[in-house]
Amino acid sequence: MAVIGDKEYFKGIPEIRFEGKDSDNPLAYKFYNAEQKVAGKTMREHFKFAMAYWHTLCGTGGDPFGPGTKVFPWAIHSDPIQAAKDKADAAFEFLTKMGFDYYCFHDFDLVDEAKNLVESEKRVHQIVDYLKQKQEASDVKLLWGTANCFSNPKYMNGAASNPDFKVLAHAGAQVKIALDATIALGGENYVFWGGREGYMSLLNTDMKLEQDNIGRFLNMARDYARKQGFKGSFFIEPKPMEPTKHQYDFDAATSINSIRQYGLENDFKLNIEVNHATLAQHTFQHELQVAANAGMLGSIDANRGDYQNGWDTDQFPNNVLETAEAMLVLLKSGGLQGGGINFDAKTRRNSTDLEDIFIAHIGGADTFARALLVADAVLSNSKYEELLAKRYASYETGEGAAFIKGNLKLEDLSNYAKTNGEPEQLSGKQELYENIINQHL
Ligand code: XLS
Ligand code: NI
Ligand code: NI
Repeated sequence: MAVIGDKEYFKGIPEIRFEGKDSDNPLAYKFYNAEQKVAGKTMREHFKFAMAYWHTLCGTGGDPFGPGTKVFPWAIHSDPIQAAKDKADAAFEFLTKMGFDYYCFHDFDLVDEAKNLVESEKRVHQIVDYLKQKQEASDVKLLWGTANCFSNPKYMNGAASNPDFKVLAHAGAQVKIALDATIALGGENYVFWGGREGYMSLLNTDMKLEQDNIGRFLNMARDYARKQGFKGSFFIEPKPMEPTKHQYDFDAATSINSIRQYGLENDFKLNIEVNHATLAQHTFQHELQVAANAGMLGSIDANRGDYQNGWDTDQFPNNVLETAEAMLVLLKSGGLQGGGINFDAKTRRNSTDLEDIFIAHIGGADTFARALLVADAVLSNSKYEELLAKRYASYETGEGAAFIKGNLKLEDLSNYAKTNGEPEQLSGKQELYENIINQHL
């Protein structure tokens, strides 16, 4: 493979290979075997694993109580373009060593933002040219791009929901830059996570105008991208809170409603993030199912929260039970529509070795692989499907089937109820379902 840039950042770390569950090599996959077929597709195809540029290459571990702890060897150069190229080299070295096919970015993860939009756009163009060469020299592709319209202080009152049109226009310029970059790199999708689209106090907020403006803005972005020949999907990434108290894209159901309300249902799907689901007091599985029911299960931001902490801790996935239940939804709904599994997760502030980044991603990939195997075993080697079908069997024949076909009226329900006696008690058997999953873990 041709390599552009001659430095090796992750010295001593080899290409990560599948060694099976008895391996004691921390730098090997125990369950993720890319070419292994599960339910008709390889694991590589099921997952389309992606690295998140922001956490993996930009996140140095700063928190409200102290600065970053991690000194990245690719983040040293004072020239922003050279620093961006070094970061891209590190990204592609990491991806190639991991055997991951995809990455995801915000515009200003790629290169530091300049003093003004015009200069920033020039910088993004330069680094996009460089990334294009790196993509051509490898098998790596872009899963999705997005714009960071939340970090710059100008977005403190929101981006597309900003009370000031001037700021909204800046967000538009930035989304155009990020869309151009995504399209130039053959990006398969484009993400909108709300950022600061929401509010802290209703007293100073015209909620209806703000939400309608987001709808107008998303329509403009869609129209622009389609005009440029973009064929991929747009994803909304729901999150209930943080940074604002009330985020407008609270959860999957709320986001689907906005997508339909603003006429975006032919172009937009959802990117479901585990920790956002749990912040909304839902399970990850619930959010996936809601998206799948609407035909909008586009992509996943993989991470996990913490049972004791109420914020977006973005830890790497390691909960096989939670992920196995999620993989049941995925397999039963036919998989992700266009997206993949993006590790929107960060190593802890005190995980400061460069190898920790590999170990974390290996653990995440293994969690999904193991969960997929569990879900597949449950569907193909257990009575799970049969039990579930039995629970709803009354809609398969007779009056139940007529109801499903839309052939009954309320009077028919009444007549049926009166002539067929009291319903017998039918157990939900939740514990039995739970035991079946456990048996295959
Ligand atoms: C923040 C979001 C963000 C999006 C991309 O909570 O997860 O990282 O995925 O803007
Ligand atoms: Ni995310
Ligand atoms: Ni998040």
